[in-house]
Amino acid sequence: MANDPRDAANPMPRFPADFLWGVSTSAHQIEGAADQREPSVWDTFTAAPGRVKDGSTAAVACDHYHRYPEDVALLSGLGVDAYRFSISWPRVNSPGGLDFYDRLVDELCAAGVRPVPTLFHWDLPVRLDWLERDTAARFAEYVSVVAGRLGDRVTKWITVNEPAEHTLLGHALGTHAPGRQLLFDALPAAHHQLLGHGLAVQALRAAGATDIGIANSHGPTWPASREPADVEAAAFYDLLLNRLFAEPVLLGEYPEGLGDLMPGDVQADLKVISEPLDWYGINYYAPTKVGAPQGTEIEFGGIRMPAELPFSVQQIEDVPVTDFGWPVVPEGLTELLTTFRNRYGDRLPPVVITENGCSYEGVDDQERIAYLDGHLRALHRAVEAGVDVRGYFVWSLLDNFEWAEGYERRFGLVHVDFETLARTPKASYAWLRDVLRAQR
Ligand code: IFM
Repeated sequence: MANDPRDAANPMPRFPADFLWGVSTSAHQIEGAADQREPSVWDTFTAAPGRVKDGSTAAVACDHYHRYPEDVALLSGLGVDAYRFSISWPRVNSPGGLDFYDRLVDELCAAGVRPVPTLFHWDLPVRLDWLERDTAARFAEYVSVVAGRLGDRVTKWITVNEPAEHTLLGHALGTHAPGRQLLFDALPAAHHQLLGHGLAVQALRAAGATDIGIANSHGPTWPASREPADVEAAAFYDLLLNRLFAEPVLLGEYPEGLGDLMPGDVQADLKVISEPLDWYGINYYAPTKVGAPQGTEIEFGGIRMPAELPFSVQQIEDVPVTDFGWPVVPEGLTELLTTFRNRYGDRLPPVVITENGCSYEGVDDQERIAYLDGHLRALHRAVEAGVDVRGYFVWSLLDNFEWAEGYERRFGLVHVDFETLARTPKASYAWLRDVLRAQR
């Protein structure tokens, strides 16, 4: 069978002995039980017509809030070491909200699965706004409360998830909550999330945490041609997606004068933002081919990009694509990791891949198996090339609410029937279980 981990002719290479294997989810995408928390910016965003492609909301989602014991049993059956989930700030603000995470963490510990919470995965309480500096301070207060309650059992933490996408899609283009279309005036939202990250690291350290990372999304950016205009546009995209979010954290500086566009005492903030991390989390899906602007609006991967942008995103030809239309390029992961190692040297702490996955329909999901197989082999090539990679998390355990795409894009190792909420492990679940067994 193609991609069979037991295939002696083509075995999955062995990863380091203490490598951390996990799967990821996020609160808004799976929990449901929206009536038992205050609203987030995503609730108001999805309530407006036309924002989510299938007109759905996450009010019920996978109903993980009520079905978490079944989901923890699925994790246990999969044989992962760790489970990355996110904590809903709006739920923590609501009476009894933290009790849910207490129960979840207990259930995970009892099953021998290490809890790895992300403290912010886009579901901002509706009365807050990342354009306001004060939100960063409020975030650190909330983080202290969570760490005080769960820190006796949670030993590995993630501060924020993909501030790049939350800035770009939520504040610059408006295709995600809170739906702002500020283009480059969205930059303060990036700065305040990064400041929130740094303050959260301080709050976690004050609570005794010793294993802290961030989950930043990154990918290689490939110029559409060798023409200077394409090369320049690709470098600009690299600046926005990669350097703008990595360099304040890793080097304590904004690249290429971008700090001049940020609000507040940026130099003082950068000292906070660059609080040392124990590891650096990377979410990788695909490289991006970028060319000079075409002067027209572009629709790409479900995102509408206005003509004013100083670049155009283009389809990578001759590679498979997922149901989302995202190119499948495993070697992009090797390239990304070696580029980061070469760029940042010993300023880059050990890396954990905090998300990697793909959207495909169906329970016999051979395409997902091929995707994961290819990416794990590509990851191993980065390890062989000397990149210090310590873990890998698949996005996602369950099919779930895929933001502006609603329930139409399925990323799960486990199929969810959104009528009955029945869970059915897919072929990729059994495949990953066998991969993990072979690694032990
Ligand atoms: O579902 C998202 C997740 O919330 C953040 N990273 C990308 C995933 C797939 O789009």
